[in-house]
Amino acid sequence: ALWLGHQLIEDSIVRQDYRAALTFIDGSTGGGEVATTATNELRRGLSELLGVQPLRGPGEAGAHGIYLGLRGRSARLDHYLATADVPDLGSEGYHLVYHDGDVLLLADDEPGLLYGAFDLLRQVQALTDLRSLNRTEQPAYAHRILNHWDNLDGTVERGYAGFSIWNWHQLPEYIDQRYVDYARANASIGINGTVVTNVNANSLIFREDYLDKAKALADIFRPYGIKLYLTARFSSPMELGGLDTADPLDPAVIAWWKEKVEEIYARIPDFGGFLVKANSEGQPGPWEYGRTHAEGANVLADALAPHGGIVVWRAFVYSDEAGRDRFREAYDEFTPLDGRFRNNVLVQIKNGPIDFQPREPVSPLFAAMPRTPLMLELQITKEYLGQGTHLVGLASMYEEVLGTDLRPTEPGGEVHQLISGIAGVSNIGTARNWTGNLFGQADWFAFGRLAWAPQTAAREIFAEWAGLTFGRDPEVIDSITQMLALSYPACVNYMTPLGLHHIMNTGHHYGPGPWIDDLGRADWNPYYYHGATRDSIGFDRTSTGSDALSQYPEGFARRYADPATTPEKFLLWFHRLPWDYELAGGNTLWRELGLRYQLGVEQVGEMADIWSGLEGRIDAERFRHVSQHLAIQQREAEWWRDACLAYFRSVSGRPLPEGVPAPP
Ligand code: GCW
Repeated sequence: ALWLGHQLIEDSIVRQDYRAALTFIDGSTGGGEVATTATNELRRGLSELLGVQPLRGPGEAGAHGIYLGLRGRSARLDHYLATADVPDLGSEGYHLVYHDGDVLLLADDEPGLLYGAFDLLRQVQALTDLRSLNRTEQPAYAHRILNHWDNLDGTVERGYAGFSIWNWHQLPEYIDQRYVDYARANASIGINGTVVTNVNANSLIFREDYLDKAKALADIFRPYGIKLYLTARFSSPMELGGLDTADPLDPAVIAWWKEKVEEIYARIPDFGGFLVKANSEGQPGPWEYGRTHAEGANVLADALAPHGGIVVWRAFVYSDEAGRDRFREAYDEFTPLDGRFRNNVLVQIKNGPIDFQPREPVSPLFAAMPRTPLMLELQITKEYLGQGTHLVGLASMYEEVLGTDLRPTEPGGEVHQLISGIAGVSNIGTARNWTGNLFGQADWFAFGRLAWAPQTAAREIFAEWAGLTFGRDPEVIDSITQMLALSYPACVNYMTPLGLHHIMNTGHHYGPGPWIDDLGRADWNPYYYHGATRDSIGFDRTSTGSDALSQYPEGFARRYADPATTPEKFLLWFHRLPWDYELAGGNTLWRELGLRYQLGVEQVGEMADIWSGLEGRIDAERFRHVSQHLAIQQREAEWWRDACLAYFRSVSGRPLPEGVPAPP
């Protein structure tokens, strides 16, 4: 059901009002696949909400209903347009309005009808007064894409919700109903693309039988306005094509990609394109041949261009060059390539410069490639934030990232203004509830909503999700909204307060491990990221240290160069400070660190209390599911606090600050 449960409206008077206003659905859509989905979804959703099927319109004289259609195709809509000034809605936008007793849903292209239909269903679920409807919506970006890190053998990298939902073994003959449910869920929140394979890619996906399987998925997704993408392993021409090189400038390699892409489009005419991880963490890439990322990306881009496909090339690269701050690497590698990519290449940048930490400053690269369209990569699966166990509402983090102003001295420098699309690393798996932890659904939902409208407030998304998922009881909605709003600050406090980062236990990244210092590569060691000694702690990224700060635009860098003006939440990302350093509020760094860990624990306690208050107002199964997870989270928040503080005490030689309880 996810957020598409569509609860019957309990109040019979209210229900009757909606029934009277929505007696029929009249579609003048041209009858394409996507428009048909829109009508079907409306019919299905409204029957669930109102308990009756709306008729096929246009009903009897005097009856009111929904008219949906494309501009210029229906007398009723054109009658409205004669007096109303509706702007160009683009290929995915819509206009939803109440007019002379009817609800009108208008678009310039079919996907707009689909998104408008789901919007109308949300309005009815939330009991919005139809007479107040007047919405003109367009997505902020053309690319709103899920990235699955799903392997062809059914496992999921950093997936905490079971196995992959793609059953490659039984495709293309067996079509699991889940594929359809998945497409509906994504369409309902505006997601219009999905990369179904892992960035740590397998060239097998390009073998003909696998392409047939991929085609079967694309055929399911198409009526929901979703394009299929695949990850491309750079060495595929060798592994699959039998060539002895994958050099992107080699004519045989160029020809191989061109032909492969033609094979794909012969099956999937609207194929989205390739997502590529190259020369990163052991993945093959153009560097093997002395070529740049741009040269590598362009050969794929040229093959895709005639068919309208794109290449999304990841900037997540780092090597083990001794002594180099990993923070700097993506910027150092990619900025010289600005302007050298074909125009159907987008560079995809993780929100932070290191790796999906609970809180990272945003990557300086977002403000440094003005001639290259950029995608923001967010992680929905919670690799470093308690994975499938902890309840952490990621909308708060996404909101913070999207709203960060990298050029505070001039307009246009907020991250959401610097990008052309958003990708989210999926948290979906075979778990009964799709995401393992039920609240993981909220993160998937929030990703979609923010990819559509990046300036939506996290709190609004939390409340909307709570209502769609748990029903209309305002107390339930308020409580869940409060829990979600508390959860992100709580997690940062009990894991990595004041700008600590990458101190998770190594490899699996679950639980604390700031003491680990014996791994082969410097930057794999949690210790590397804080370097605590008897006197001080933190990573100096100012000009006296790695100078990563100089990668940011002037106004931003200036503020962060001085610990006194650096936002406290990022302090230890940029500065190495004595334990006795005095913070704005008067506490020493040591004391504040202790109090933050303690606060994180208390905040989880508060979340658990709020949840207990909902007993009896939520079905027993979901109540128990969340309670049990919260109990683990509470214990583990204490574990984080106790382990980190015990370790930092052992290095600094300081006693526990007053107000922090001693470990048992
Ligand atoms: O966060 C790291 C993960 C890897 C992942 C990599 C990446 C897909 O630990 O599991 O590999 O990032 O983003 O490529």
